[in-house]
Amino acid sequence: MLLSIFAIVEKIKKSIATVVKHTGSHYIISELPQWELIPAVVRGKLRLSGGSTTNPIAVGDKVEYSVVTDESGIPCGEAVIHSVLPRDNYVIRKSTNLSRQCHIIASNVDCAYLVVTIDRPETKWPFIDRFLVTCAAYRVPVKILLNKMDLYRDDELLMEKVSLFHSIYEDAGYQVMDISVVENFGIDELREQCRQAGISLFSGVSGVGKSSLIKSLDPSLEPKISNISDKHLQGRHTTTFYEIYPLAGGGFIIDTPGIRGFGLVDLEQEELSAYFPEMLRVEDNCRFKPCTHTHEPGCAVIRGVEEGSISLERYNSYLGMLDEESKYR
Ligand SMILES: Nc1nc2c(ncn2[C@@H]2O[C@H](COP(=O)(O)OP(=O)(O)OP(=O)(O)O)[C@@H](O)[C@H]2O)c(=O)[nH]1
Ligand SMILES: [Mg+2]
Ligand SMILES: [Zn+2]
Repeated sequence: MLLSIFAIVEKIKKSIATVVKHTGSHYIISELPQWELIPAVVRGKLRLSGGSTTNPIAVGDKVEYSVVTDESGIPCGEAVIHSVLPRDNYVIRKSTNLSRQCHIIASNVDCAYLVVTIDRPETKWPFIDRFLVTCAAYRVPVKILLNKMDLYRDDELLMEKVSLFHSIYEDAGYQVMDISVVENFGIDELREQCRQAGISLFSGVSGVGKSSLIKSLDPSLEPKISNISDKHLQGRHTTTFYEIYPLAGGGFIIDTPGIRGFGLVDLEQEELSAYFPEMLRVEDNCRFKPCTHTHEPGCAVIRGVEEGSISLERYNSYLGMLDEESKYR
C-alpha cells in the first residue's frame, strides 16, 4: 500500500539546466533565467561533447539532468547530470605551456570581461594578450576593465601607463573601460552592459578586484572578497570556486578564481595572427600567403609595426606566442 502511494506522488523530472556553481565533485544547477538552485552530481559515465579536460563540466554548461520531484514538481534531493550539451563557446587554458591538461574556465559566455590593473597587482601584458587571443579563437566577445583607477590618478608615472595601455588596446580594437570600485566609477555603465548581455564572465589574475566588482554591481550579493590590499600579499586566491551570480536588475555574472598561468590551447601557428584584430585587418596585404609576419618581404604586419599602426608590444607578444607554440608542440 505504502509503495503504491510513493509510486503516485514521486515523479522523475528530466530537463535541461545551466551549471551555476562547481565545487569539486558537486554542482549546483538552475534552469536559467529562472533562479531555482538544485544540487547535482554526476553518476556513472558522462556523455561528453568535447575532448579531455581537468573539468569535464564547467560553469555555464547546459546539462541534461533528472531529478525526483514531489507531486507539485518540486525537486527532492540531488539531481543527476547525464550529459553536457554542445557549447556555443568557452574560455580554455593550460596552467602552463608544458602541461597537457586543459581547464575550461567557463562556457556559453555572452561577454568576457578581462579585469586588469596597472598596479597592485600589475597585470602582465603577455597574460592579457593570451587571454584575448583565446577569446578570439573560441568565439567569446571580450572587453577589458581597467580597475583600481583611484590608485593611479595622483601618480604621473602610473597615469602614463594608463594612457599607453588605452592606446595600445584601443588601437588594436578592444574596448577598455576605466573602473574604480572604491569610487564607484564606471559601475553604472558596466551594470547596464551586464544586464543586457545575458551571461558575463569576470576573469583576471588574483587581486584585481573581480569579486569586489560583482559586489558593487549588486550589493545584495556576497562573493568572497580579500580584505588585504597590501601588494605583497597579492596572489593569494580569495575566490576558490567558479560561480554564477544573478544581478538584481537582470543578467548573470560569473566570478572565477584568479588565474596564474594562461597557456594557449590547440592553436595552430598559422592561425595565430588572425586572433590579433590589428593583424587580421592588414594581413591580406602581405605579399606571401600564408605569411608568418616574421621575416617575409612585403609583409603588411611588419610594415604596420614600422609605421606605428601596430604596436610593438603587441607584435612582440605575437612573436612570443609563436615561439612557445613551436617549442611545446
Ligand atoms: N583601491 C582599490 N582597491 C580595490 C578596488 N577594487 C578592489 N579592490 C581591492 O582589491 C583587493 C582584492 O579584491 P578581490 O575582489 O578579492 O579580488 P579578486 O580579483 O576577486 O581576487 P581573487 O578572488 O583572489 O582572484 C581587495 O582588498 C579589494 O578591496 C578598487 O577599485 N580600488
Ligand atoms: Mg575573487
Ligand atoms: Zn605578413
